[in-house]
Amino acid sequence: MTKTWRWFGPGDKVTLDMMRQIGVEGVVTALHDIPSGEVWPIHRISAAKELIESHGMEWSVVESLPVSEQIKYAGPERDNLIDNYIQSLENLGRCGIKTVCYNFMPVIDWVRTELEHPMPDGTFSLYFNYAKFAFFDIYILEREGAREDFPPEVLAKADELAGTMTESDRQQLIDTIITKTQGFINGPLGSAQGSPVERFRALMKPYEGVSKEQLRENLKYFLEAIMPVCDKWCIDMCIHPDDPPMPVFGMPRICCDAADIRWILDAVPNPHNGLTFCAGSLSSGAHNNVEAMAREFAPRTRFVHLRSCNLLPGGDFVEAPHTAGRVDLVELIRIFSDCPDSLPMRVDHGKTMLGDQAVGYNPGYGFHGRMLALGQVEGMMAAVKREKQLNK
Ligand code: DNO
Repeated sequence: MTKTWRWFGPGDKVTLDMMRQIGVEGVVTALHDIPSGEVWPIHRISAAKELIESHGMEWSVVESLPVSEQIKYAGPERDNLIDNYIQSLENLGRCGIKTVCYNFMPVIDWVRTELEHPMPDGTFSLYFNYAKFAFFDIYILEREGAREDFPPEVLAKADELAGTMTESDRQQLIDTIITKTQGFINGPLGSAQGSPVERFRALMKPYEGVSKEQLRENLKYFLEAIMPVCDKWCIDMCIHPDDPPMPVFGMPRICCDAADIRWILDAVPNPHNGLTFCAGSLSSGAHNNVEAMAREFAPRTRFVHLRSCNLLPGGDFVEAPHTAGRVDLVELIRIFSDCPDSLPMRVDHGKTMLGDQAVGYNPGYGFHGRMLALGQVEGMMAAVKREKQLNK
């Protein structure tokens, strides 16, 4: 696997020089300032590529080329937006960039309720508190029918929170779920204008009545439309699993488990219809046997995210240190080391530690925690390589 690192562009406080010094080979980035739905022009792609190459690395993966909401819910502008997407792929292909990560999650991408959950060792981790999530859905979003989506014990805790959360706690939760986690990923919720809750409600509206089957069909329609340009330029599209892998806020999600992934890969059996194997997202669902999924889907995996969560009582989960999560990352490295060496891999969501909190990194994308994780993963990779040599 190639060691890559997510970089948010020239404004990222982790610079290309820093990345190069810690052994990063490939950069994972996007043209974050171009609004979703607009074409990525060749001159912008090649300028970013040259900048990365001038620092001795390559632009390995685009994460993400965002899929517009209208493509997901089949709105009236769908075909025009797909044409723009195809044009962006054409331009990426011309510039020699061949791996594109995207997701098909309606409205909201990854969901966490705490960005700096204190751990006993003094570091901070990303955390998902199921009761706080239910509280947000029921009491802040005030979504009709929300109560029906939660088990009684979670409802009881959410109701309790309704009595204890102060106005500032509520604001902080809104800031976490909507503003901070969505703000840096080019998603539809990212805009800083207007009330985030109102924006969220408005964006959810077109999904009323959209079933899981319909969303799947819309993904198939999109993939079928873009495969010719992927064939032309040898571009691998890699869908990112839903994070967490379950439906949220009453909207369907279609990339949550092995059956979903099988469906997606079978629906469009082109090898360019590939997967981002995000071990972390998959690990936050108790239903997922992540090692077995890696074995099954390695042949169609085009990009790997290495991290792992730990599941906690009551439906909570926490992002674990890379050596101590529920997923055996050593085993995943064994599995993916049978893939071509060029397979890009990045560590994801490190701990916040050693002063990272004061720098203002994007949540989950601090420097020290990810550097530690990369070092750990590098060690695992070296051990697996040696193991394979000895077993030859
Ligand atoms: C969060 C990320 C996601 C991911 C997108 C890919 O930290 O894992 O935002 O980049 O879902 O499209």
